[in-house]
Amino acid sequence: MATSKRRAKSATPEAPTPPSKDELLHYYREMLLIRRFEEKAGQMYGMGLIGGFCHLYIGQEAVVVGMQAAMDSRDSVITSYRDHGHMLACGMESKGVMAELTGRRGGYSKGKGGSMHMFSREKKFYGGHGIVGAQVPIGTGLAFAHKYSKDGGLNACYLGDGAVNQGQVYESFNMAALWKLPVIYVIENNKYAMGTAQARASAGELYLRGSAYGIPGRQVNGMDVLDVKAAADEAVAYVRGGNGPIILEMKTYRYRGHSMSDPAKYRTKEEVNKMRSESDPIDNLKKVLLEQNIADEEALKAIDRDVKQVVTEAAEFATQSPEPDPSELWTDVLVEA
Ligand SMILES: Cc1ncc(C[n+]2csc(CCOP(=O)(O)OP(=O)(O)O)c2C)c(N)n1
Ligand SMILES: [Mg+2]
Repeated sequence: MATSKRRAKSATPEAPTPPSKDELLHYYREMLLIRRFEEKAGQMYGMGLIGGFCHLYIGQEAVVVGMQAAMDSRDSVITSYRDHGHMLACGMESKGVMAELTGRRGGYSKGKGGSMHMFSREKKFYGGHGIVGAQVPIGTGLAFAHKYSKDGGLNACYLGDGAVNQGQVYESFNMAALWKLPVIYVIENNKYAMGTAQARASAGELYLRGSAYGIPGRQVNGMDVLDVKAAADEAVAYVRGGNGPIILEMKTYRYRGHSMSDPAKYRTKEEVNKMRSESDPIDNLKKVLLEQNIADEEALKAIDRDVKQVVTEAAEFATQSPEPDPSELWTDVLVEA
């Protein structure tokens, strides 16, 4: 596959089959679930029910939903601290994720990990990493494990635009290319790394960062779930075909501050409003669903009601589940392989 730049909204002739009506509705529901979950988490943080750091994924939903739609249960996922959307897209339960945010026993890490440290072996979700870029060598190792054990799986290794200048990323690219490891490096370029605009911090195009290792890269409109799905289909086919790693640079945007404690003074309200009103991934798909008569306004509202119910139940669970017992302080420090 040659290195090439994908244009926004372009149809890919080599894409397998276009998504069915049910699949489109599924993407809509999944993106809405992440949006409503994150809105609720933001509210609960404001009420003091969630402590520590909390990084919301609002605006970026199309990336994980489109990627996950192209993958299957053999595949593993790893990402940074902006991880709630990835967990929900992997099929982890909203209740367990929300209860981890509130630091309760019912959480995925029994209330001891919080927002940035959650895992599910069952769903092959390997965190949740607070050190910028730390997940890249680990994701590469997961890809090695997939290849070594011949389980047919691949790793989707997500990293931010703020991680791409780290040495460990290139050490990982080198190994992955050399050993043809089954890994998709998904760069979520949401334009900012904390308060630093991507253009101020990184030279050149991010999708070309694997060129020296012969790793092909694609730039994708990460605000359009259909573009993401089409690019992900190609990437999955390439990687499963034994060709080694590939890079997908998702051009996306986070609507909220870096974390809940960021007033986001490094960008204008107009910039955020423009993205929200013109490029919102959920509105984009809604238009498609309405235009193609796949669903009417009423049906879409019903999906929203369902999703809100799931999130309300998750929030109730997360506030009723007890706090961890102090005796748990010394458990789960080392886990048997
Ligand atoms: C090694 C390291 N350096 C610095 C930090 C502080 N830090 C936390 S998030 C962040 C920005 C990362 O931005 P990006 O990779 O673009 O991800 P995004 O927050 O946009 O999802 C920084 C510098 C850290 N956690 N780890
Ligand atoms: Mg970023």
